[in-house]
Amino acid sequence: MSRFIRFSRNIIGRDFVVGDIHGCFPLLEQLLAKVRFDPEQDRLFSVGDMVDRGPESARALEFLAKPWFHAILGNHEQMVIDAVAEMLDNDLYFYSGGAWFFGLSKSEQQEFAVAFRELPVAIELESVHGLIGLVHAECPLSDWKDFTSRLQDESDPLRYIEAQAIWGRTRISSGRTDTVDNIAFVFCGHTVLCKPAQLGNHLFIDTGAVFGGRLTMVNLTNFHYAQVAREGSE
Ligand SMILES: [Mn+2]
Repeated sequence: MSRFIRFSRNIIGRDFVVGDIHGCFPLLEQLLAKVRFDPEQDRLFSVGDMVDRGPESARALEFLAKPWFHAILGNHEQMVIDAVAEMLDNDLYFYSGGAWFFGLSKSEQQEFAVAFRELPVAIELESVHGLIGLVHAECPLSDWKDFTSRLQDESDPLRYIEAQAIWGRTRISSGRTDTVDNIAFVFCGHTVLCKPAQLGNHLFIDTGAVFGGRLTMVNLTNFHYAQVAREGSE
């Protein structure tokens, strides 16, 4: 697996980034319709946590197969990988939203783990604003280039920085507003907020769709955001 992927500028269409989907793919489809997403020209980037808790987690593979859909690894995809490797307590995973996973056959579970092991921990993409970074929870270092070069260094065991990248809440919990160098903006999910928030150049866009909040999708050209909520949860 490549732990870091860079995308060049989309010169024919638009780029969007969506917050934690957690199986709410019908909401994602509503958002795509709302912005008139063009699969021939536009690209959609997920900040991870496509699965668990929500109703249609198993559709993650269907979306990952689409040429316009690109995702990074969230802690919930990591839990699938760990559960298949028998490195995660089944009860703990079940109560973290993994019920759907235990309804799958062993070979289906494997299929998800194989696909999720291919997901990068970070993506960067060229945009009109300069380089935009995506990482599930937070950028663990103060310099984006240091972070991504360590991700690409096969000899680096990375345990700590990878774990912080997919699980960390140090910036949000301490209200850190320092900016990460060598990147214009870093988009993250993971921490549920009632509306998108900016801390330094980190932008947090998980607005808790699966918890009765909204699914947020940001247009990376003008930073406008589109949102939808699950039925009856507005
Ligand atoms: Mn998460």
